[in-house]
Amino acid sequence: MQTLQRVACINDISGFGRCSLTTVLPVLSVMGIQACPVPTAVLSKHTGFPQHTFTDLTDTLPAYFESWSDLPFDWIYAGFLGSLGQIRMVRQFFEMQKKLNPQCRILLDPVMGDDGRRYSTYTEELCDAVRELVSDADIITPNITEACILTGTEYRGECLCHDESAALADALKKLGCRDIVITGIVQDDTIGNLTDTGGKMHFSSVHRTECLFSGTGDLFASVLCGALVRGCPLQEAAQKAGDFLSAVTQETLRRNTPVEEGVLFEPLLWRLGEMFNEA
Ligand code: PXL
Repeated sequence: MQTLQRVACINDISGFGRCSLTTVLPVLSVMGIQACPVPTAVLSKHTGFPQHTFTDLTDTLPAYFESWSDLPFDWIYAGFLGSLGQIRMVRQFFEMQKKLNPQCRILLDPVMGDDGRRYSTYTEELCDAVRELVSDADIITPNITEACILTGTEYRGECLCHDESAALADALKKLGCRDIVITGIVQDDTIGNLTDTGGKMHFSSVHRTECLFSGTGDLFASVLCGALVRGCPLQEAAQKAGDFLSAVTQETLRRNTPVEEGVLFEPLLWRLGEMFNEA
């Protein structure tokens, strides 16, 4: 039997507005990976739309994870988590999976805030719990706001010089995670990422547009996750994710669609397919 690599994708699903599972699943699938969703909540639209429904699925998680207790995963990719209960259950799932498959790797995107602001649901208690979750992860992908929240650093905007980004990465490592990608670092007319893998730091950047679309963090982390699963080293995976995001953003600007609808990755998904699958 030669099965595909299998990833447990823990995130919410929003019916409209590209983000979380509606981004994660197509991206991983086209990259030749079996993406298995664990929906933590169902929303009719993401929270950037003033009117949306929200159904919390925390109570369904224990039985959901229990039914997977004989199912080893190669990777776990966890994104937005909305409550202490969810974080506790996800930690238990990490533990269970590491027992089933000690090779299982965990990518945690600590979705907590943006633009210097914590999401309204993120209490101090919840931030502490995410900090603990970071110590269980192999790779984390915070943006600058999240990196500041996690390390207790004062937020001073998205423009960081190399030394400031490196200091943030060092502070993050003290939380117990080996591999780190800090996303969305602005320098002049570029936007980039710092990767730190076991102390080896690298910075990559692309041309920046003024327009900020929702869901770009999820798209970046999804492509990064897919590339890592397919065997790319961290630095190369971050470069590929940044390049894809840049191409998709330009396509979205060209089509002039509303920012809350997110970036239009669908017309360019084939590129990821071509990059990661043999003909
Ligand atoms: O992209 C992060 C995210 C995930 N899930 C939901 C969101 C957002 C950002 O707004 O609303 C429901």
